[in-house]
Amino acid sequence: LLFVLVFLIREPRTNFEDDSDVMIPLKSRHRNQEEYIDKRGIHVVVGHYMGDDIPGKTTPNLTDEILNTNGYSPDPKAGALGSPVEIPTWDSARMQKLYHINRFNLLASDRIPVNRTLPDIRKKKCVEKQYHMDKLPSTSVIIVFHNEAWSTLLRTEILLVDDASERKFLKEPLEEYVAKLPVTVRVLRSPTRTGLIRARLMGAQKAKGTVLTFLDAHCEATAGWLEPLLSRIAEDRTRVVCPIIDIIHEDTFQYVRSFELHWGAFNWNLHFRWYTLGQHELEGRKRDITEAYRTPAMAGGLFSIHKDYFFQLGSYDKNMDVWGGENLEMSFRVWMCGGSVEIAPCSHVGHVFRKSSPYTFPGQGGVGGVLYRNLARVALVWLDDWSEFYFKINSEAARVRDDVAVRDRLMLRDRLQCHDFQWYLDNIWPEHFFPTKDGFFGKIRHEAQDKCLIRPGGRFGGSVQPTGMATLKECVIEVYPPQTFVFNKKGYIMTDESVCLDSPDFDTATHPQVRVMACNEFDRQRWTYDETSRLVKHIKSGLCLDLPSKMNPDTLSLNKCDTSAKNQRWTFQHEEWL
Ligand code: UD2
Ligand code: MN
Repeated sequence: LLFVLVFLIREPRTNFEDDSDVMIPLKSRHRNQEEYIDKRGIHVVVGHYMGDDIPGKTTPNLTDEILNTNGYSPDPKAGALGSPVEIPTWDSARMQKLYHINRFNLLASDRIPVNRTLPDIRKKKCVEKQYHMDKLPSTSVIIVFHNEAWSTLLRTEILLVDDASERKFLKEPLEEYVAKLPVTVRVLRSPTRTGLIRARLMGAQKAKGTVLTFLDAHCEATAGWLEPLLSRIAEDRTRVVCPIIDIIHEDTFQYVRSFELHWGAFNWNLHFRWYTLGQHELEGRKRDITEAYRTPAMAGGLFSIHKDYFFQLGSYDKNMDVWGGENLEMSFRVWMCGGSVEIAPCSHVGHVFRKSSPYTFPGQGGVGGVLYRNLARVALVWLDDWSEFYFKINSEAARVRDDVAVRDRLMLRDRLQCHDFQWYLDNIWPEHFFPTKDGFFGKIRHEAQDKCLIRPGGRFGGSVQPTGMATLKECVIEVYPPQTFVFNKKGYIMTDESVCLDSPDFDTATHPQVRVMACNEFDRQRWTYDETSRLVKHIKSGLCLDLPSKMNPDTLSLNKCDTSAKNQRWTFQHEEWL
């Protein structure tokens, strides 16, 4: 028995863009707070307080009126088959005001009916794939939420854990409303704001299904999303399986297909990121595009896990607050303690990606304090020597590391006899760009110019992958990620966000350029360094790293190696990271 509603609308197939040209927007966490008087004279405060959060103070100060009298009753045809919803221009002022409440277009969401249809966007092979339905385990779908939009929440599917929302469901109590739906929906309430991690634990404890399936409160599932997740777990209960997370546009609620060629990992700040699949997994996809593939980490919101395995493996870290870090904590724990994390490409679930969070971060230090205390816990429990590297790179986390106590989680790791982080990097994510004990980590200095190699994009990259020109800048004294590179045993010169020193036109141009590009594990990105001559040699061409050519004055170049050429002399300056 599945406690869920699976939409079986298969026709018609809409033309979606191919994989890979859709990017998941970068998440930024603005700390500002919005305040305004709306046209009916109601004082509205939304957003989270920064820094000076006062524990116990409840925000946002939203009135029921604003939340429930949006003027539209749902239009049965709005957003049908995942199409975008347009708000007439005469109402755009109200649309913009309501936007702040959830950091998505609430007016558009409220127009879409609770049972909106979505296209079946699966690849043909996925639709044809047969599952032994009688052998699939039951599952409970757990959705935790705090001040989420009712229209979006109810299109998601079904053990709802209310993390002390201040928003009221005006028409009738939520419990009475869901009782009328054609599926079993239970509502659990946390008396106080407990954060998504402990709210999920509340749901897990009450779940009746064999498998726990977690979703965010602004998701919409497509045809056949559940079978690929459950069948992997039926075969092996130590698998933790995620769907492909498609994009529900935050402005129009259009359903947009996401890429199937990415997996999840994380950057030097322990922020979750999507990167190109490793070569091994790409090969696997060539053989069978319906096959689940491994991922070093999961995004966190959408996944299925066997309930017994979930508890056996230590469920979640109960001392993590509000938001953040629990996805990496679980990914490390599952991988390092004998399980696996994977993505089932035939399972598609849409999610509204917001650019910032609409809710408060109660606790010391606001968003930053909460998030970095969670991440400090992850680092201290799972990263071994790399935790020192993490705290060196992340001053925010370093400031709070003494506030956290992780003894119980270290004991758990010990009890489960887990592998160490070195094992994780070597075996689960060999394509990683973290420093290693047998490789170089530090600055690459051009002797004659007394400047250092720098990747584009500034301190935080600016985009998910800061690619572009490879240039030189005055060397910064302290550890500065854009000027800090890993040179590993495989010959890749790489840095944060999985970008590598590359020469895309080495075999065609007379003056090949050297650029910073997404790491791809190809030989074109491999280099050697000779300590005596100080030449950095591009293996594939046999040419050496040099200053920009006249043809392309904005980026470094490759030139015929010349031990007497001052412009080809580089020094590798080691940075301590242990
Ligand atoms: C991502 C995950 C999210 C979670 C988070 C890290 C996806 C698509 N989403 O961020 O599930 O793993 O990373 O922690 O992978 N909520 C509460 N109480 C709170 C705060 C949030 O119940 O105090 C609920 C919230 O209403 C929502 C869910 O937790 O249903 C996830 O929050 P989010 O949507 O703000 O997280 P997201 O998608 O930015
Ligand atoms: Mn979410």
